[in-house]
Amino acid sequence: MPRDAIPQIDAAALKASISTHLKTSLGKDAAHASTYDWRMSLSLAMRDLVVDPWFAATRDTYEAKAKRVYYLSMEFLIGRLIEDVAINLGVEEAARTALTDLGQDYQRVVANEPDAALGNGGLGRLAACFLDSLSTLAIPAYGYGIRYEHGLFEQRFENGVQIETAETWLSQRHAWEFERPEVTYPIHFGGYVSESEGKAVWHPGESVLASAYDTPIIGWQAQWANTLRLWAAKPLTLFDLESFNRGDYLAANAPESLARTISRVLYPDDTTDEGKELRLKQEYFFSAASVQDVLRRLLSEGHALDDLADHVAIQLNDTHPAIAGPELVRLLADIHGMPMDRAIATARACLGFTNHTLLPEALERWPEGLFARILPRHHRIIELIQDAHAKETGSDIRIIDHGEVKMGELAFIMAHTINGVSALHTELVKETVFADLNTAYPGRIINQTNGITPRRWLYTCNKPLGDLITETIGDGWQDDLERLGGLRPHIDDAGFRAQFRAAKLSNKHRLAAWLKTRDDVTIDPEAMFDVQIKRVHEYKRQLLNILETIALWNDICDSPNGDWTPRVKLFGGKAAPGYAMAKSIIHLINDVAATINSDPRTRDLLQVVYPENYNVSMAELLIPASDLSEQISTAGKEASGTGNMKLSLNGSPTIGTLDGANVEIREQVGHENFFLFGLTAQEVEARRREHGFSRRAIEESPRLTRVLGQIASGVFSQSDRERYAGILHMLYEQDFFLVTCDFDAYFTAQRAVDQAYRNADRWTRLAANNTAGMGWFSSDRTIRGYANEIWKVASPRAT
Ligand code: CRA
Repeated sequence: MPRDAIPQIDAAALKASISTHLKTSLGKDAAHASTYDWRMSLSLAMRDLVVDPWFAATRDTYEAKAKRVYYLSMEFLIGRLIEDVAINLGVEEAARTALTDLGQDYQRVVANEPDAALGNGGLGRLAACFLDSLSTLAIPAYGYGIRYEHGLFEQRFENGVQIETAETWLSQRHAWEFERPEVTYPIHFGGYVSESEGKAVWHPGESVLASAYDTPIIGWQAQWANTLRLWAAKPLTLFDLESFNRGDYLAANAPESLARTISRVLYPDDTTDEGKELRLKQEYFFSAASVQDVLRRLLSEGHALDDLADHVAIQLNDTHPAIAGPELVRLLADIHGMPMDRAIATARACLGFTNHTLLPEALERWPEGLFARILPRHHRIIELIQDAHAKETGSDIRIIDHGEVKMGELAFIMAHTINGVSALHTELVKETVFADLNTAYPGRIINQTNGITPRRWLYTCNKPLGDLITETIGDGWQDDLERLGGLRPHIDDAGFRAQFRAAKLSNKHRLAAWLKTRDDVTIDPEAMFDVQIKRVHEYKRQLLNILETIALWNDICDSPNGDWTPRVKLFGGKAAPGYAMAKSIIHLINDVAATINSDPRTRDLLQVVYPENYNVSMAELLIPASDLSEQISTAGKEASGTGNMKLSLNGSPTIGTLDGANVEIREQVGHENFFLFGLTAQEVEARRREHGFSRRAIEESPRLTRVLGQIASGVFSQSDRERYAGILHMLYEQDFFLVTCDFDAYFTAQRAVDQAYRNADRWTRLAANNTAGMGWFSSDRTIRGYANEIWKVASPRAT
């Protein structure tokens, strides 16, 4: 769209539009309007502005007969949209002024929006960053997912223990979506398959409707907008009138309650297969609806099914939508009459598959009996896919094996390209989980290192730093992030460094004020803010961090007059509700916080803070305020990480292991600007094979021995010595994630951090070099990689 077609609106016009929406969409007069009413009115006024660029993008796509990308993901961790949309439209100032004129506070109104928490962690947030970049790059694309009624659970601490409650974002209207009651597809489950004259017919046992809700995703400077289409499950018949008339209300409602269950909750686990029938139904539900939608659009444009791959690129975000492969084959063969071999080849030509983890428990497998009962026709199709694969490669790798349907193998075999999410991860994918398939299909695995959108994760969330960057190197870095390299020469300028420090300090004040208001917690912005924010998992080693905290506390108590660097250790993150060890680690962190924070000897030097309910919005406050980024996973376990990128970009150097994208971050920002410690992935494997390695590591570390002794004697658990027996036993007897082996190296690296931080100027150079070096990690770069190497798509606007 030409630049002059971008919606132009000034504060007065926006104010008028907000007032109109308050009256006609919310039915409120200004005197009685709540913050919710104002927030909805502002959102609807801005949504109006998104519609024209959205239509223009669709028109251009049709006219160019452009190839489209379909990104299938169980998770889209969007967070709030108001600021995002305002910034992309360029109307933030106008919105601020308009609300002020209306007697409202912009920031308060923005904060009223609930996070759309339709994801668990990195995988879901990556999908959201990808949508942002696809729109910014004007690549025609749809995100397809599930419109969960309840997003990720809300977390509270009761006496330090994590308590989960249901999240209810849809109890209010969702301002950004357009309901599409006319776009529905029947989705079938169960029943049986009959064959007559070589034709398979599926007679389903039960069916629901998938009903579409569209959210426009506007790109940078409103040049383009794509669609996030989320499916809600609805009953085919609203209720059973016959039962109702008999007075059997429970039976009358049965169809509705079955359907609603399917899109009711997000599974609160980002790494383990729940093994639940419902989860399989969710996966099939949204994959099948999406694939039907794709084919309907293709046919409506007059294309032939044989040419599918010329017009359609489908990306499977992990194995969760892997069933889209066999579903596509089923539609092509059973419904549209394509010969089976051709259907398989046609489907494969448009499917890509991204692997996000090496953790064996996260590679989805379904009991064959369950799978065949719910998806009898797909079970048979998978056997045919397996036969075709065996014929093609001579390999004996099986998708259905030992009574299980292996979704990793299915996704791999059905995809033309498989990608890992960081250089190290991709190499490990080739060597471990998919070693045999890599031999059978050499060259099929490629790397696409993850990225993050700089619009949300720097420009919007960190105004002080964003302004300094613009002042220093000019505009344009927001969609050309490599320009940040232009900051490097300025780092030698003392004036620039002072401004860089001032920007960080103002972000720290903002976080401190927020913590004071929300949690009545006081932290000192002059102290180092040491931040570990991510899901709580043994491999991410929050445990290592808290053990080091205890050791530091001991050292300070032993030498109270030492040259200590004041620190606030900030933790944020949720544990999966069923993950007992992770919940115990949360409890320990909270217990240690209570003990250390009330110790008058160390009060000004060390503090531990764990705000409840970490989410995208909290990340937007924490990341700009962070001084030190904790990326301390056991080497070989974190596929990539993306929080590591956000923190470094915002001028927070990393203390970390050689894991995931840390490796590439260290290359980009310079080894001297990264605090490296710990065993390498290879050393981890070797150490694990040594008998009694963790006991030996503990014995060899007086500091660690003392810390574990304190935990065992109840120092942090009000004399309840049993509370952490599980953690201690794990560390002594098993320690699969090598917390004990990396402990001393981590402690030493932390003291190097202390020393560097005490020299404010040296630290600012470190921090600024991180910002300057992170340009490569824009998700725009990642999406260009996918577009060129996997999807073979271009923007119809590209000249
Ligand atoms: N948990 C990886 O563990 C990675 C993201 C996005 C994860 C992270 O290291 O940054 O994906 N894997 O690629 C995952 O969800 C199912 O696997 C994650 O978010």
